[in-house]
Amino acid sequence: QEYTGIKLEVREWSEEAQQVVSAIPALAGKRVFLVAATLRPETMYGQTNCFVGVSLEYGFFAGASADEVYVISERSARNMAFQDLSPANGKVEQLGSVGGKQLVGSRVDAPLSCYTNGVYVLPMDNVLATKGTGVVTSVPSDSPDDYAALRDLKKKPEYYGIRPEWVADYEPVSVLSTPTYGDMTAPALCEKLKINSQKDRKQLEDAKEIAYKEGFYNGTMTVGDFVGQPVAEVKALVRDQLIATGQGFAYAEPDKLVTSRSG
Ligand code: ZZB
Repeated sequence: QEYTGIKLEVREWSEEAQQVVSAIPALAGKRVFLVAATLRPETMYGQTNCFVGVSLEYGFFAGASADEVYVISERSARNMAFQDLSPANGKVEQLGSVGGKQLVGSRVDAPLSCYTNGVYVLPMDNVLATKGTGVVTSVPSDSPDDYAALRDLKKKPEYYGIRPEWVADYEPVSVLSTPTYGDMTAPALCEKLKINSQKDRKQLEDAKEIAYKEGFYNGTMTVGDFVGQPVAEVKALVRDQLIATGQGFAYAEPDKLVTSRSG
């Protein structure tokens, strides 16, 4: 699986994360990024927040350049070490660790997003430890999972242990338009498939499938440098742009054939 790693630089730690960070001298003077793995770089204009799993453990890992540190799962750090994304080939250099729950409430820069004051790190139920980096960047206009989760948080902030202002001013932003679903694919699909919350796993799987296909084959950009152009052509261009500007990098994961066969 060929992902784009999106570098969300930390602007301000949550109180809990700040305590963890302060106790790790090796982080002093470093630029620290939460790195999200995405299959849809062309949708980065529509980022409204970043999701982590509250029961997952994340590490601080030395990045490719000496002043950069990535907050990601240990599993992904091992993969990155073989892709020129660590200080030395095959070598993982871990500087510390932090719980997903502690990261919630931190504010990060989301490349290309219209929310230029940064976006918040928020909890999501369905973040898998076994996929990508364990950090998910949220695009509620085009990802049904993200839309459902953000809506849950807006409805019940106290239940999810977040402050209302971390979600209140963050609305989905149109990135692309399709003939069938208009310029807000995920909200349209969530309504059509009667998705009530992030717990509606089966419908969300179906919605994701449809959103991928519609966006890629029938989508036209509504924002950014490539507005008016087909998504299928723009995807690689936005990816290249993110990589060229140092806001992202190529990150591949081996297919799960070996583990799934033995498991
Ligand atoms: C931004 C984005 C915008 C995404 C979109 C999707 C969509 P897949 O297809 O199942 O392989 N993701 C990445 N890592 C995780 C994780 N550890 N746990 C849960 N979700 C994760 O999933 C790849 C997508 O799932 C990634 O691409 C990421 O969200 C999320 F408009 O990044 B995506 C129709 C989907 N639209």
